Amino acid sequence: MKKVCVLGLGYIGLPTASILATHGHQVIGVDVKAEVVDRLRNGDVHIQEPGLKTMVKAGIHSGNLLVADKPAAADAFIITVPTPIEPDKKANLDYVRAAAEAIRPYLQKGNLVVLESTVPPGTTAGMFADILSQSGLDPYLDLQVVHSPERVLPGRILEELVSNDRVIGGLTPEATEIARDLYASFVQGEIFLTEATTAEMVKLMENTFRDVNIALANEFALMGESVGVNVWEAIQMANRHPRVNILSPGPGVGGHCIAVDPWFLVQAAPGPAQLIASARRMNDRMPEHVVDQVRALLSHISQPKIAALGLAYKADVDDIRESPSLTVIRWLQATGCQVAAYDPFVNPDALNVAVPTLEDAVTGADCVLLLTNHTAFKKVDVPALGHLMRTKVLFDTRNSLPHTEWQEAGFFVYVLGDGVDRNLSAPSAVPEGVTAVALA
Ligand code: SAJ
Repeated sequence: MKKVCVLGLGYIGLPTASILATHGHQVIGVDVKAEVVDRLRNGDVHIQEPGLKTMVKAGIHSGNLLVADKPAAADAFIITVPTPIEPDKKANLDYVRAAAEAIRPYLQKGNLVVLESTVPPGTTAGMFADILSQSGLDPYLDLQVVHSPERVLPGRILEELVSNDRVIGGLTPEATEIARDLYASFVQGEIFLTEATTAEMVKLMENTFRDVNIALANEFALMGESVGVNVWEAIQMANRHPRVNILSPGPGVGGHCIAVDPWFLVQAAPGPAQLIASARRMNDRMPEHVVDQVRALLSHISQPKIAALGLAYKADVDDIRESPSLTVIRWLQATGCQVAAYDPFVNPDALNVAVPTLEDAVTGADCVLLLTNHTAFKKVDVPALGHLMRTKVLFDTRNSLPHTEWQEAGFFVYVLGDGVDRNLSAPSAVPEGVTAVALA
């Protein structure tokens, strides 16, 4: 059993702190936001993640998880603070810097210090170690300093924290092994040991691989639209090849990881990172493409009203950070559309465009614009929803809804990348009011 201080009680820190607490460690979870600390102390969890509330309560109830607004002396410190991106696409390491400075007065010889936050290559051995060394302790001789990137998928965090393989890279082999012993107390996946900068690269390469693959899928979708091929069918068939796995097109890439991390590699090595930067730009262009498509679809209606379904960056989570839905909505508004957005996971008070119910969003609307593929949207009562609308158009950017059902309810269905030449659409398939656009 160890005394562990976890700094940053967000999507990674809070689950990590509570898992450590339920595995017998004495944990102090620290957050600089007074509101987060107060809510947790009152047994309320500020993040929606399956199983998290139960796990946090179990930790607090056992007495092993304490929540505080500043660090305390411990055997191990784990830093899980955000590393956002600046408008110039450079990593903002202010929170990492502040966390390292915050633990500095509490450091003692032999302490393990883990940086879990995603950082550009060289950060742990460079800036991070420099700050720790200002404690008077040598990060190579007196402290055990490692980078161990978090790799869990929002929506499955608790499960993946335990079952995923883990990479640990220390400033010294001794530090790596000491960190391995701590993580082995709850990780069931394999633990791979390396050095700090390699561990940083591993994390960034994983998310970049996914970003580039999604960019390729998005580029294929645009090609499908140009050459008249349904990209979804084509991808499905291509993926039957034993060595091909193309991801899915969509309205863009969101979240605090995949839309951000590739830029950390570009920052570290801008010369070689041509493909990575180009993929990033491709994915960032998708919201604009969606807006163009919607505008074209509704060009005969002045001030069209759009019901945007989904604000979260991906299915079945409440996280709206870097969500492409927000960009699409802002641009639609900027081009004169009225937008009402509904997301069952997002508090409608969080954004002025959000409304509390699906009915509120679709009433009087000209187009349902599906932006996030939440499971709940697949089960809506389509005919009832159609009755509330002014014009029955569905634009599905995720190919996620049961289109036949929507067509049977009288909707003109358009899917991102489906390759349908709207000039050639059979007039009978197009409901009145949309015909002019579809055939224009
Ligand atoms: N997306 C697509 N098409 C796809 C898959 C995803 O457009 O085929 C979009 C999603 O809608 C979303 C974005 O990409 O907007 C990212 O979603 P995601 O599910 O791919 O990834 P994240 O950001 O939720 O989590 C990723 C994961 N990394 C990898 O899968 C390599 C997770 O394991 C990491 O821990 C997490 O980033 C992180 O924290 O870095």
